[in-house]
Amino acid sequence: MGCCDHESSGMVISWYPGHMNKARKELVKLLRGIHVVIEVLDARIPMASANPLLAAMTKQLPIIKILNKADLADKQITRAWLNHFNTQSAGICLLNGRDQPLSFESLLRSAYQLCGPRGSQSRARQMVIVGIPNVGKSSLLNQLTDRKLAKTGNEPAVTRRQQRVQLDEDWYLVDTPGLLWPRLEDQGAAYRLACTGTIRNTAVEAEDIAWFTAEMLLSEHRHALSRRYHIAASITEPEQLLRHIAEIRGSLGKGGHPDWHKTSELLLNDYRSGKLGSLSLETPPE
Ligand SMILES: Nc1nc2c(ncn2[C@@H]2O[C@H](COP(=O)(O)OP(=O)(O)OP(=O)(O)O)[C@@H](O)[C@H]2O)c(=O)[nH]1
Ligand SMILES: [Mg+2]
Repeated sequence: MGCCDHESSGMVISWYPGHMNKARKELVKLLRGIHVVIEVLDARIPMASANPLLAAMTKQLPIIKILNKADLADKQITRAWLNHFNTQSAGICLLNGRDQPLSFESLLRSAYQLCGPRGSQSRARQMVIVGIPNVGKSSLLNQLTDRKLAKTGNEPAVTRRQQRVQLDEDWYLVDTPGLLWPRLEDQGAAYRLACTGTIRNTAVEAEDIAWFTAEMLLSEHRHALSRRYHIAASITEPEQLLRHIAEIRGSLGKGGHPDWHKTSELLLNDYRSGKLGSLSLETPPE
């Protein structure tokens, strides 16, 4: 018996609600007056969190990529990604995380590096923060301004409209709603997005995402599972792992059977909050 019959469920992950399409149109308009784009990526999944829609929309503009939530990613792998982006592409790539907050000064230095000093006659310039939902865009605006100006929250689609703040006499900064794209062609990447908490939980089954996460952790991060859940060597399958977690956490339902939904959320929350350790899900190409 499978807890969620992963193999045959054939769930296709897709989440592109109307408000995102509206936000996309508003961003097109905004970009006409933008001088630098700040693309926030999730340091655990720099590939899956790169939105191809945004890449197409911003390709004419100077870009600063920020590998965000770096505190939740593997330090060495994040360094490799940083090096990858800073040698492979024209823009600048920076890091940000709870343990290494990016300063306002470093960001401005990169902005000036990309678009030079402001001409004496020209008006103040604008930067825009773009990226997928729940990646930390609004938190970054608050961090850079050292004020709680934007609403943040640990779920996707918290920000629903653009918010513009003045950084100094030369720069404005605009926060935007998180954007996905209509067709998530690479479903492996879609699962990684869901695993990190980018996709609204009404659009995916927690059990399905947890099954994927369990499989991935068993094959790539077994040591992290041993540390947190003290798993025996005999546990090699997602169902066994989830059953074990249900037992040690007492997340049992009727007749002492695992409450699969609750257990799935337990595992996902442990991964998302870093309780399993700082685990990256993607490494840069050789
Ligand atoms: N561990 C960690 N958590 C972070 C970091 N930055 C943001 N968060 C958390 O990530 C969650 C989402 O943050 P937001 O700033 O609301 O994300 P957003 O990109 O604006 O999301 P939307 O507005 O929904 O698109 C919040 O719970 C933040 O506290 C970080 O660097 N490290
Ligand atoms: Mg936001």
